[in-house]
Amino acid sequence: MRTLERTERQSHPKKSLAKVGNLVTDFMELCLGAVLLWVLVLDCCGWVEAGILYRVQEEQPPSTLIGSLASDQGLPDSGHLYKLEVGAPYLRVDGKTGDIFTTEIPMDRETLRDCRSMVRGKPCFLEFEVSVTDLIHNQSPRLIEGRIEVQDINDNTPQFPSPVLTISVPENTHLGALFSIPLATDRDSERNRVADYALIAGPDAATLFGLQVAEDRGEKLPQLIVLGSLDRELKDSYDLTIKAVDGGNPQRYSSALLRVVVADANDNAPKFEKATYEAEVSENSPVGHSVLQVKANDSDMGPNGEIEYTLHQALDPVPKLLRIDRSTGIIYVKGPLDREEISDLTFYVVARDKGPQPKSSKTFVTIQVTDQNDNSPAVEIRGIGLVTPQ
Ligand SMILES: [Ca+2]
Ligand SMILES: [Ca+2]
Ligand SMILES: [Ca+2]
Ligand SMILES: [Ca+2]
Repeated sequence: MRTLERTERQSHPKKSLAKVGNLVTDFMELCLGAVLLWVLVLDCCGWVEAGILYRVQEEQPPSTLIGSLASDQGLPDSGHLYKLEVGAPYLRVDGKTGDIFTTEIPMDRETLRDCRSMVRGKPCFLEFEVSVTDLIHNQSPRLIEGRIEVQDINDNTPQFPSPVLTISVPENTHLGALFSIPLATDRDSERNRVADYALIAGPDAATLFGLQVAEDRGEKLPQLIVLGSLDRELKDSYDLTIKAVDGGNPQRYSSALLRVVVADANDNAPKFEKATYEAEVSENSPVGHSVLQVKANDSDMGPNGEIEYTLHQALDPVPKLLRIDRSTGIIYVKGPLDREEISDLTFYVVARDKGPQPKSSKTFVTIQVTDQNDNSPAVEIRGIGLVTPQ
């Protein structure tokens, strides 16, 4: 089994390490657990300190030199064999010089396993280990470990959760009211993240909507401000454009369609098509005969615009003689109509919407009961005889 001698640069002389290495070599040959034990021994004695640290920007082309172990760290530059133990597939090491290079596999800070879950704002490190074997003296290989700080570049564009963002704003909202706009995200770090938002509005919306960007723990929060009065019955949606820019250089940005849907409020009462209604019905019309339809309209939406009709201030005997269909407004004969008993039926019809706070209006209805000559003979005219109405 190959044995490895762990070398920590910058923190202690090689001699002391070599000594420790010799002492524990026997242990190491027993099993892998021994290697772990050795690490613990070094740790407990304070010999492991900050190792080698290189810095490189993410997404560098293949074969970009990250560091030269031999020259940078004062390691032998001839007669030794360098081999990468940990760090593939992002790194490769020149066997002779110990130079560390990037590979064909790009080092993407935003997808590196070690960096994905890191706390925001913390640097991203890729760990590596290189073994060094002395080819001339045939000594046990030594292990060099270090870290590469993968630095951010602005390679991500702010993205909104969807190309069309919809927010609902009730009509008649008071001026200055704020509505949250969905955030854009940018996977880069700190200054390369989302830095600002802009709102682009056409002439129909520019006076009605504005943008306010709040900030919470470094995160920008875009909010739509209502600047003018909104009337759904006039216009029920506005299409704006929201743009997110990051703080990189050059800046990256993207836009989304921000659709403001004006939600209905019950701000309209039903309106009758006529101020008053008049109709005639012949007496003795059968029960169920339709006499008249009243009709009101309500420009609100859903229940706010659904209308129910009822008779109002209908004194006896009207409620016994007529009924109204609540949803259609059609008035039907309900009981026997007798002109001799009552010739004019007058009452109001109320139209009420089904909004949470209903609005209503009323109209006045006059129905004349017409004669059907059920009292014969009507008139006797001397010399002519009996006249019967046609
Ligand atoms: Ca970015
Ligand atoms: Ca980046
Ligand atoms: Ca209404
Ligand atoms: Ca309305």
